[in-house]
Amino acid sequence: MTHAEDAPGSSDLLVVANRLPFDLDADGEWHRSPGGLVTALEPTLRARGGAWVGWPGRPDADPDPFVEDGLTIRPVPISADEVAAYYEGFANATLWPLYHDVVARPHFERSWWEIYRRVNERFADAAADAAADGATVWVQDYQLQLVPRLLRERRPDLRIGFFLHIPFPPAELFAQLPWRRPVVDGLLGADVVGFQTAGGAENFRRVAARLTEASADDVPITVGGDPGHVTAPDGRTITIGAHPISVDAADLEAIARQDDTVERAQALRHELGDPRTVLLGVDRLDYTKGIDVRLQAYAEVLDDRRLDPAETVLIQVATPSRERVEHYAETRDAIELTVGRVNGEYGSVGHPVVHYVHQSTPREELVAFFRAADVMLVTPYRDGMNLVAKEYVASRPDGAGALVLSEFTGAADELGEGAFLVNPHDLDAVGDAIVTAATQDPADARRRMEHMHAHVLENDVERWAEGFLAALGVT
Ligand code: ADQ
Repeated sequence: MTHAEDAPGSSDLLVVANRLPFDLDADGEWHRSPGGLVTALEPTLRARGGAWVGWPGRPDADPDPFVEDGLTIRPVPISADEVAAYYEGFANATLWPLYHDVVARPHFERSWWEIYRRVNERFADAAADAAADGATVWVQDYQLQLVPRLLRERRPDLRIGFFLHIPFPPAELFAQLPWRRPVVDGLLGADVVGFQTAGGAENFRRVAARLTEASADDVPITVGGDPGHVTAPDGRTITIGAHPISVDAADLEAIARQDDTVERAQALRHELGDPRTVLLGVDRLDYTKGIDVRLQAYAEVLDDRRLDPAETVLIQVATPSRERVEHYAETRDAIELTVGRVNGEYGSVGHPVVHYVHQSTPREELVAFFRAADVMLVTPYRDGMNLVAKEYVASRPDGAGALVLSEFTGAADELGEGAFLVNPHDLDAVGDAIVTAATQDPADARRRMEHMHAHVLENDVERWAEGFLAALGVT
């Protein structure tokens, strides 16, 4: 590890994200925090002597930059008050519900907006400082929507991309945001703005044309096909594209094929009492994920004996998430109440029908869960992509298993032919899909899974990163 001050402004390729690929602990030690984005981008960044600009995950910490194995890490300090207003407030209690179809009511707090802007300025300053002349900067996600414009003001020489990991809502919903104009202007500071789906990209293009003086084309935006374009009053052309993110599919498949994973999956089923059907949900505990709807639909299916409670188990793994945000605490309470109620009604001593785990689970163990599950339940009310759906499919090289998937996920655009698509607001439809998926003809099941598995193996996270960088002109 060396100190980055040795080489200010020397990075040709930068990622700017809310979080760094390392977390800082209370003792000042760094720990790698692996994730799909990091896995996909690290090799390219290291090969190019790149930099990652982000928050170290600890309020008030202000650690020095460092270089590790060719990758410069530039921490952006955020105070505890700023975390409350910028992250828990504006990002997660204003933008998150607004962009997810107002599933919960967004809070519009003027003081949060001011701090969101201030923190975005700090990220832009750090990126401007680290970037070499003519460098490419890739800004990530809804926490940093003002950074493209702020960075362009500071460094007009840069090539700037932005990718939104969550949905971009229809114009009618986005229009609720009191700060809609500066947010759109912020994004239009980029050269390339990318979204998970064609629908999200088209929503943004429409919003840009409606709310600013920019003009937009009307070519249908497709994945792997034509992007759209917006021309700003200053003559700059901004490319608007659909780039569905994915998972490290080959790695998941390799874990799924290991003997100890297969044995662990068998052992799990045995520990559950060797039921005929194992259903599985894996989510961050978030009100957008539709954990409540799947529990409700499952209870109804058991109630009318379309699945036998003595032969059926649902495992719900829910990672703790954003627990200081009000809606999240309420969601957790509601889910735990429902789990208790369903077990009270349909379980028996020593045989609960729902196993609920409120913990983060190691990757190998998650893959064993995926291999043990006959039916994966992914039922968000709205989701940018949903990586869990793709992780499940990548973990089934055996061709078995079935996926019940909400049509309001980005993943549904790609996996619609193999999955059982459902409207999560339609309880009957979710129940029907659970029963159909659990009782389908094995040959049909295999055809469906093989189709999805092949798609995810081919369209993995590396391909996503290459595709976006190519749109930005990095080859
Ligand atoms: P998320 O809303 O976090 O991501 P998702 O795409 O499903 O949703 O990713 C969650 C990740 O956390 C997955 O990799 C999953 O394996 C992991 N995870 C979930 N529960 C876990 C547990 N109990 N233990 C360990 N790991 C667990 C946002 C957007 C999505 C978009 C992604 C990526 O909301 O729509 O797909 O970013 O762009």
